[in-house]
Amino acid sequence: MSEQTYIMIKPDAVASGKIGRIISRFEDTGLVIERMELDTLSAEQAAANYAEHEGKPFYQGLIDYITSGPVVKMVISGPDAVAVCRKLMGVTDPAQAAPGTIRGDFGLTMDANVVHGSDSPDSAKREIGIFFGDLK
Ligand code: IDP
Ligand code: MG
Repeated sequence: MSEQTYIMIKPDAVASGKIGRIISRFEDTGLVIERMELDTLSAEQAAANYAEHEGKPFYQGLIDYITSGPVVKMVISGPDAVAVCRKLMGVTDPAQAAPGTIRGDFGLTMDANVVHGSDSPDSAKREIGIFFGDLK
């Protein structure tokens, strides 16, 4: 079934000139980029996106990092878009992510792991609301 997911290229990857190569990985699957915008997140958007991690030791660093510079926000759609994109991204820690995945090929550390992707269709709806809705 066709569904939407929220994908975001994180500040490290934007700053180091990897936008084009990362977008190509998503396009190569045949999934469709429905919306795309270069933007710097507000603290409110960052906190809403990462609410599940509040209180964890890495939380403040994560918020500071994700608001530190421009990101590329995208809505990507197609059959099983959430799972297809998560597979393409690789596991959270780039050092453990398989070669051929975006995190495996473009990242090195957990705190700058190149890309964000929704973990379920419900998360996708929530995140699309945060980043393409009224919260700023
Ligand atoms: P995910 O991005 O693969 O869904 P989550 O567990 O939801 O991973 O964590 C959200 C983000 O928080 C990760 O992408 C990563 O940037 C950061 N993060 C998660 N765990 C750690 C950690 O142990 N140290 C530093 N950063 C972390
Ligand atoms: Mg997550």
